[in-house]
Amino acid sequence: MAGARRWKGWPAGTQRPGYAGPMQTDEILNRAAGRLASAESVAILTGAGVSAESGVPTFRGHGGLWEGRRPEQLASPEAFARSPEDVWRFYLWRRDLLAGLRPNPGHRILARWQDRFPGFRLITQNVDGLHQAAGSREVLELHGSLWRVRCTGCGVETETREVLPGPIPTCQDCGAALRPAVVWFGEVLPEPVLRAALEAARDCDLFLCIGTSSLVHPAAGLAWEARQSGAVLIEINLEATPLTRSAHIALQGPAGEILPDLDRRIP
Ligand code: BV8
Ligand code: ZN
Repeated sequence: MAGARRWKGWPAGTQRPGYAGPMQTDEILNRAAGRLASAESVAILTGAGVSAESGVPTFRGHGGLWEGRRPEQLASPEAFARSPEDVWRFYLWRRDLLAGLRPNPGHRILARWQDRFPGFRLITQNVDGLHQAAGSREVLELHGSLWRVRCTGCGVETETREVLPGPIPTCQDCGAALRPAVVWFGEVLPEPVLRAALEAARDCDLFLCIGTSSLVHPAAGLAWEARQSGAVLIEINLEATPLTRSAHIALQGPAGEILPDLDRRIP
């Protein structure tokens, strides 16, 4: 990205934008912990906010990747057809940034909960691989992965953490241009993954939505799907989203602090 600045996290000494400090009372946190403890089947949807405390820029928030920019300019097949170099510069910069980042306490709690709760499913919109790095298994990656590339010629898809040779990495088998194996705007989500995520949303009795602006569909629709199927809906976010008014419990604050706090409160 032209003049790309390395993400250094929130400017020192500033209050994270939108974070108004722990807003929930003990009573609300205990209520959420009680819901988790009595759940028969837990489904979780995460967005960029769950990786923010690892130093990964979000998309739409303050200092985010899309701030002041139209996402479709860099995350669409049209953008890639128009200027594959620009799009690859964006994704190579993100791969380089992420290579040095680690899961945060929020990722680690979710990885632990996999074996703690019955019928646990983790659905993520994130492409950073940090849930898997924290130990989560069978993660439903709705939008693909930054660490996978697909050949635009022979279609071969490979997982690689290597530094890919820019400006446009090419396929070793057929020489055609590679593309990031992520879901761009206007592209359909991987059908088996979306089907499994819809099933998890409809079958669960507790749906936890963490660190997402709930703006991107069809991912955002999963929470409403779960609520309409009778699940208790809990949201964890720094600020209100279009989902907040539909949530039975809305916990305001950073996921990396709220999730360990919830974990300690579960009997
Ligand atoms: C599709 C690429 C068929 C990978 C991304 C229905 C209604 C309206 C629109 C549509 C619709 N159906 C389809 C569309 C069009 C479009 C869409 O949804 N547009 C929106 C923007 C209006 N959807 C699609 O095109 C999808 N394809 O449906 O195909 C189709 C096609 C066309 C028309 C009809 C049907 C494909 C969507 C996937 C696009 N790819 N990324 C990459 O480069 O990463 S989207 C991008 O946004 C990321 O994947 C990301 O995961 C996703 C969602 O963003 P968030 O994760 O929520 O991140 P964001 O920054 O927005 O918010 C962060 C949140 O965290 C904030 O709320 C913040 O407060 C909070 N937070 C911050 N720090 C913390 C925190 N919370 C807790 N703790 C913290 N510390
Ligand atoms: Zn190829």
